[in-house]
This record gives sequence, C-alpha cells and structure tokens, in this order.
Amino acid sequence: MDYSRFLSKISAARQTNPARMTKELAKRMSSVIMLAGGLPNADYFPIKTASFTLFDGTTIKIGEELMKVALQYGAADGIQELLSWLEDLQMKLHDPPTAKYAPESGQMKICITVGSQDGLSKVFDMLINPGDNILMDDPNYIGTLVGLRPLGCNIISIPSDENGILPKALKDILSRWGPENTHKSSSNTPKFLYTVPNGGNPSGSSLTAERKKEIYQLAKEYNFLIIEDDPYYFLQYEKTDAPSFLSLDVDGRVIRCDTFSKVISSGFRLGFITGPAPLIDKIILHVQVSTMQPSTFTQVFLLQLLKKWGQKGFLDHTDRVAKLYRKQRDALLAAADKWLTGLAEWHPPKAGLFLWIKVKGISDTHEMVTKKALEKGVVLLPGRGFTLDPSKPCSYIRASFSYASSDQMDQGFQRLAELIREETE
Ligand code: 09M
Repeated sequence: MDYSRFLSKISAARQTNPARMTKELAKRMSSVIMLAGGLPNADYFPIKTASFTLFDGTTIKIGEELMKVALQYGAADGIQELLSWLEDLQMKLHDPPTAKYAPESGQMKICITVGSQDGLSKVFDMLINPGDNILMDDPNYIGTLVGLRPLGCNIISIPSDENGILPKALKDILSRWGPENTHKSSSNTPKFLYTVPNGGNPSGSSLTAERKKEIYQLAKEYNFLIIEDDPYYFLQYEKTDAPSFLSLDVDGRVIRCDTFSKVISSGFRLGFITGPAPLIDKIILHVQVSTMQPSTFTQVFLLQLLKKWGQKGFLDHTDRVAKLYRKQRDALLAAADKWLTGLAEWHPPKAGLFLWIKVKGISDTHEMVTKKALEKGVVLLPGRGFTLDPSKPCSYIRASFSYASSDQMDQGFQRLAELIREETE
C-alpha cells in the first residue's frame, strides 16, 4: 500500500528526535559509559522496592534493579518485553495476515499508548488535514467526536443499527466517489472509517461477521483505512464468530486500538495500537515529542502481572471480568423491562458497558436528563452529544451498567420512568 496519501502535513513533516531513549540504549545502559542524554541517575530516586497485593491475595514484587528500570525513561513505543507479550497476544487473538509482511508493505507493528484516547488522538493527528473526508457510524463515542471536530475534517455520518454500520448505506455514500479515481493522491475520497466494533459507545451495537467482511471489501475498493477502536473487546457477553478487522487485514489498512482500561486499570493509562509499520512509525515520532513514552512504572507493573498470569491467566481474568459485567448488564436490562416498558425502546447490548435508550414521545432528552433527572438524583447522559450533528434534537439517553448496584439500577429507572411520565403527560 502507498501510505503517503493518508498522512497529514504535520505527520509527513515529523522527524526523529536524536536525543531520545532508544531500545538499543535501554538494553545497554548498564554496560556502557553514559555521557550522553539527560537521563537522571536512578540511584538518586527515592523509591527502592514495591510489593502489590492482587485480588486473590498473591503478591507482585518489584525489586531494586527492576525498580531502577521502572523509574527511568524508556523507549517511545514501550518496553520491549511488554511489546513482545502483546505481539503474542495479538497473534493468538487476531492472527493478523500482515504479521509476516515486510515492514514497508504494512507489517503488523505495535506501539504502547497512554490509553486508547491518547492513541486515537495521535492517529487523528497523523491522518487528518483540514477538509479531509472521514467516515463514522452515527451515534459514536463522544471522546472521538470532541477530538475530531476541531481538526476541521468533514465527518460523514454512516447510518447504523443494533448490528453496527449498515454496509449498504456505506456503499451508497461511497458511490459519490468512483472507485476508479481513488488511488490518486489528489482524490478526496474518505481517508478512513472510524468505528467501535463491539459494544459501541453509546449504541451498544456490535458488528456482525458478515458486515465486517463487507465493510473491509468497501475499504479495499475505495482505498480507505479502518480505525478499529475496540475497548470492549474483552467485555463481550455473547460469543460471536465475528473476526476483528485486524484479522481480516490482508492489505495493511487497519489501525486497531486496544486498552487495559476496562480489564486491568483505567488509572494506569495503558493501551496499545496495532497497525502497519509505516503508520505506527509515524505515531512513534509523535510520541517522541509529546509524552515521550508511556509511564515506564505502570508498564513494568503491568508486565510483571502479565508474566505472572501468562497468556491463559490473562484471558481467564478477562473472562472473569466479562462475567461480572454481564451480570450488571442483565440487572440493568431487568430494571429497564420492569420500569421502562412502553415508555422507551432499547436493544440488549452484546458487549460493552452501555444501554442506548430511545424515549418515546420526547423529541430531545437534553433538558430532562441534565436538569430534571439530576434533581431526582439519577445521573444519565443525554443522547445529543453522541450524535454527529449535536444541533439536532435527540430522543436517546445513554445509561451505563458499569458502576451501579442492582438496587440502584432499579431505583434509577423507576425515577426515570416517573420523569418520562411527567414529561409526556
Ligand atoms: N466515559 C473509551 N470511554 C466513557 C469513556 C470515560 C471518564 C471513558 C472508546 O481509557 P482509554 O483512553 O483507553 O479509553 C478511551 C476510550 C476510547 N474509545 C469507544 C471508549 O468508550 C472510554 C472516562 C469519564 C467518563 C468516560 O463516559 O465513555
């Protein structure tokens, strides 16, 4: 693939910082005479060792030598051992066709990020010039919308339902541009499609295998990239045979964002991007001049945890977490059935943390949710912020089932039902 058509002017101009910490340097730190670089002396740092207790009572210890590494600068794309662990994980879960490609042909490469949000922001910086066309299913993740709008791109809304993007609608929209002129660098065909494939935020929708394959075919035909933002991958409550876009990626046109936020810690701020080497290399150049690297400390701690568990132990853990959230989902659905039947409509989400509720008889939920619901002591989010055109009224509400107890969910929806009745009577 020719990746040059996709790069923003900013990204195309990025150059490497010669005074950075490299992998090679990190490896040889103890064996060379270090007179270069502004690395502080780890012997002068005040923390010597640490011990962490896990939920099952077992402990993770970070001894003096490892602590020196944990407190020091590290390579921009992350510590090598963690990158290798994540590569094995991606091979097991997605078996990307690009794994064996030459780097310049789009070989799969990984870069650790400060959570998915950081990764996404760097992906957008890499790809978007003002005026570029990009595609997104509607509604979509508010953090992405708020990040994208100031960049001046033209966000094209793709209709979707409870199974995600409608490929037919996507094809109709793409037919504005003929596939024949799409490989010219001057073409203004959409540069990428952004989507959350499992447990969409806020829609709760999950793309089916068939739809994913159709969408990938369209990406080939119209030569756009796919940004697969999949924070709810591990929170799938119903087994499906749907492959990830990464696993379909024969061309090297998928950038996949994963995160540890939902299954290990959101405060750690650790995620990772998997994509074609020429694009991941551009993101690494951005990291060198922004965050410089994700925190070595949290990476070291995460690595110790993952090494202790092994791949199977990690996947057992994610299954355990998914089971817990599945119960939460079922409790919210039970509360919705009990109180909101007849007043609202929803689709049970197969993944993620959100229920997207369409309130009957109310054209816009903003006022009701932001003022009156709060007065009744229940906090929800109005749908409008999640739609691509927030100036239009929106009859939806986003409810999250991640946090509240079953009793609170029951009470919360009882209050919401009262409010809807008051508003519609
Ligand atoms: N609400 C998210 N979503 C959210 C949310 C959040 C504080 C986060 C999609 O932690 P990261 O950076 O790995 O995750 C970012 C991210 C990326 N993509 C689709 C997401 O849903 C996290 C944090 C308060 C509210 C929040 O409401 O939806």
